[in-house]
Amino acid sequence: MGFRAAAKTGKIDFLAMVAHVAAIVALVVAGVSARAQTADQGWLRYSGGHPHAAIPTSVRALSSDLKEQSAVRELERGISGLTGAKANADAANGETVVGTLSEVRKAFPAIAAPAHLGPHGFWLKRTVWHGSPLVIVAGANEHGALFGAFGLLRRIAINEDLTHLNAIESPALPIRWVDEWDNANGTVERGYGGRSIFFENGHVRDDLSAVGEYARLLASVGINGCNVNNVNGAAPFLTPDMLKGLARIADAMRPWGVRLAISVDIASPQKVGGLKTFDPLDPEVKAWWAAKVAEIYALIPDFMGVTVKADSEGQAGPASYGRSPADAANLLAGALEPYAGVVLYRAFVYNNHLDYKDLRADRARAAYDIFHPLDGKLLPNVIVQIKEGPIDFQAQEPVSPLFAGLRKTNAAMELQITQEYLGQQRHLVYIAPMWKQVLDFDLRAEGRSTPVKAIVSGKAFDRPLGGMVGVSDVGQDWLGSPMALANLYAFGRLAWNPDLTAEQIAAEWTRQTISTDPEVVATVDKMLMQSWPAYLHYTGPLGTQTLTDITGSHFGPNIEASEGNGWGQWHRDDAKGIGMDRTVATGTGFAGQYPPAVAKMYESLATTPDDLLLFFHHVPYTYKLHSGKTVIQYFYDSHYDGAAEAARLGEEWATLKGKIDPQLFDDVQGRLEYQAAHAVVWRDAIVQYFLKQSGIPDARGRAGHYPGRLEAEDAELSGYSVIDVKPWEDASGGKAVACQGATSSQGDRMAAAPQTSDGASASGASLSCSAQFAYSGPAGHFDIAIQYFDLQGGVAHFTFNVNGRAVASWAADATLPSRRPNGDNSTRFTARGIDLKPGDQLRVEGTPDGNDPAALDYIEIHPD
Ligand code: GCV
Repeated sequence: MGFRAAAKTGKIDFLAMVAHVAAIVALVVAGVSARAQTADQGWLRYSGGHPHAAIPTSVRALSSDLKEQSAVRELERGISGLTGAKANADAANGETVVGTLSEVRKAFPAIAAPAHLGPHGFWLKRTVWHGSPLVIVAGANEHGALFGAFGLLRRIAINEDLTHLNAIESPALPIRWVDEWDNANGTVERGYGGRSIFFENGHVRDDLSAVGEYARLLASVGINGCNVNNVNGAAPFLTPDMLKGLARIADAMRPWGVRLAISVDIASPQKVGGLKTFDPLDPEVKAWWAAKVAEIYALIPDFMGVTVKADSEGQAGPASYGRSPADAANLLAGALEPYAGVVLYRAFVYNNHLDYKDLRADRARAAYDIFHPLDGKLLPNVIVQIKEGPIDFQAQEPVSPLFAGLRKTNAAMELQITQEYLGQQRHLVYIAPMWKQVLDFDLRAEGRSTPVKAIVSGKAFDRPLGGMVGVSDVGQDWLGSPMALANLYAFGRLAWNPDLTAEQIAAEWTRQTISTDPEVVATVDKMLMQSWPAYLHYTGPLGTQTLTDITGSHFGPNIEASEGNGWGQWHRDDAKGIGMDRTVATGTGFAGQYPPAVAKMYESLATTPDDLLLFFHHVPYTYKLHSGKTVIQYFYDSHYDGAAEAARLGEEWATLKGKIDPQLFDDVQGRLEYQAAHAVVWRDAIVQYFLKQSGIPDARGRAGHYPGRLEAEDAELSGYSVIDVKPWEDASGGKAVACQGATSSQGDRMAAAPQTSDGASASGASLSCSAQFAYSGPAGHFDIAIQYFDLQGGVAHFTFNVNGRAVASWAADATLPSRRPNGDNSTRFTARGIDLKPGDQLRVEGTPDGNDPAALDYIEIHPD
């Protein structure tokens, strides 16, 4: 799990270290790539130090069922790993048995078993049988027994006292799926953990060992379904060859009770079947789906169902024939019904060509406007899959009103485990606190308490089905960042029990994954809990959504990218104010989609909570929040606070040195350094943008003033030329320098004709440019941050000199988005512990490579 996007730091002896570090890195990388991808790299480490005499190591199943056998293998492996005792050491010391409740009753008739367990639930009991300890892992069925085995192992791993173990659990939600947006060519849409574990070159991979390990991880937190392919471009997944491959995937997941689902393209009868139409009401189309579904079940008898994205973002849909989503969903539901399969029909249907000038137009309205009228018209095996917010996985949104708008229809909540808009796993963001806010939000439907968790469990409106679907997008490096696995863990735990708290889940995960040392647990949990608020503070608070490049990477800052286009992720900022008026009285009417009590709250400025103010109201920058602060001052403060909070995450992690696995320590430390630096990029972009837009200064004097910063465009340049960065707010002062032959206003002819360091034309061998800064501050010991742009398509090199002596050198080899200099790839190298005195000459030399023109934004000097 090496990290390729780290901000870099260096000491004065950096050059000497380079060769040594390179050798170590090569070894580590070789080791990592040779290492098999296993669930142990997640939270199933089962590392020692948990002596549990209470749990017999002799384990057996009461039947030959596949899941019970998996449970036995897992218990043997887990108990011996965790306790250090040899598996099956001595049956005379008692035994741990796994079975269904009825098998247990039969085998141990004298033991009083619970009368009933909820579907997929389990009972864990420690007792004595014929004088020896007996631990019972009993499931409502075999699947429940498997969940029980993992439930027991979790209790051992987190050091619960099991002497009087007697616990009953069952999942609150029937549908607990992960969705993967994998493409047949092996790429993963919005995946940040490497290439697909399922597909490559248009086929299912030969080696599916990682799929089995993934299913093991999923089963350990109670997940029961996995949809393996992208909701976009799903047609190729219904070809006979692909279906055979999918059957192998189902085989790999089956021992763990994780059932296969796939995304289907509603136009498949035409695209795959060669029919003239895919009209959902056409009898031939109906027959085609019936035959296709029969073909699937012949290969995969426990196939769970399909997910559909239709009439959305370029995907074909029933609207082509003037039909409704209900027509399409019921068509598929009818075909799946004989096999008890389900249809997850996504409510993410909207027009992405909205008229920005129309102040009544509102993408947030779409799901409710389209699906609410269909309530009661969908077959019982259809579940409407609703994104948790009305827009699209933003850093913060209100809860989708559609959850309360479907009372006679099954509903599932879709959320993202992969961090598309939340820092793409390069930033630490533990999302469970946000998911908890959504699950606990009381929509007050029918004037009574109806929190989202009660709706998606089916309880609130007495629905037979419902659930949670997490877009996970794992790859061959799982989620890409070891800390991001806390989100996958949390998703499963919340889908099993939405009443757990985010803190509880964080503590469980940390204990299983990092350490049970109370100090470590406290520190990591604190960091996890701080991470989402910090991210919100530096990326887009008060309900503005993530102020990122919504038409591109979805990663770095780009405030205007949301505006002026048809995508409808608008926040409508201008010189006077900001926010979308979504009130019924004067705006788009979105607030009126909520049940009356909630609608009333959002309709009024006075009762809308500050953190969603700008989602519901357009206000002047001088509008005073409930806190008494103006909106603009809150923007300044929250961005400075957020960047400081991001820096603090790294400081907190630093206290764990020597207390945790060194490789994990180094990996996460590199990521947190990068995050702290990128939070500054975010802070500066948003602060300088709104300073210019509003013309209102920061009462605390920070915005637009950067102590210790020296701009590259003001330096003595040799070879470098000044460029306008786009968007302007992504560079300090809007400008940077690039080592290129001709100045490009967009920065898009990068490195076309680099010049030699003395400014000669680019025909020689050593092509580089330099920016020289004269130091005029007091003498002292300093850390010097060099802010540069690390573009895709080349590995530029930099050297930092003080008075002609090279003190550090590094390669711009991170894997950040974009081929142009902007906030996606603005990053920094920090040279630490540098002695400076007035008059010293600081020089950055950049050597371009390929598309990367060694672009430089500024240097910043701070006492170390
Ligand atoms: C699979 C967002 C993402 C898309 C994704 C879409 C969806 O728009 O950026 O990559 O497409 O959501 O959920 O369908």
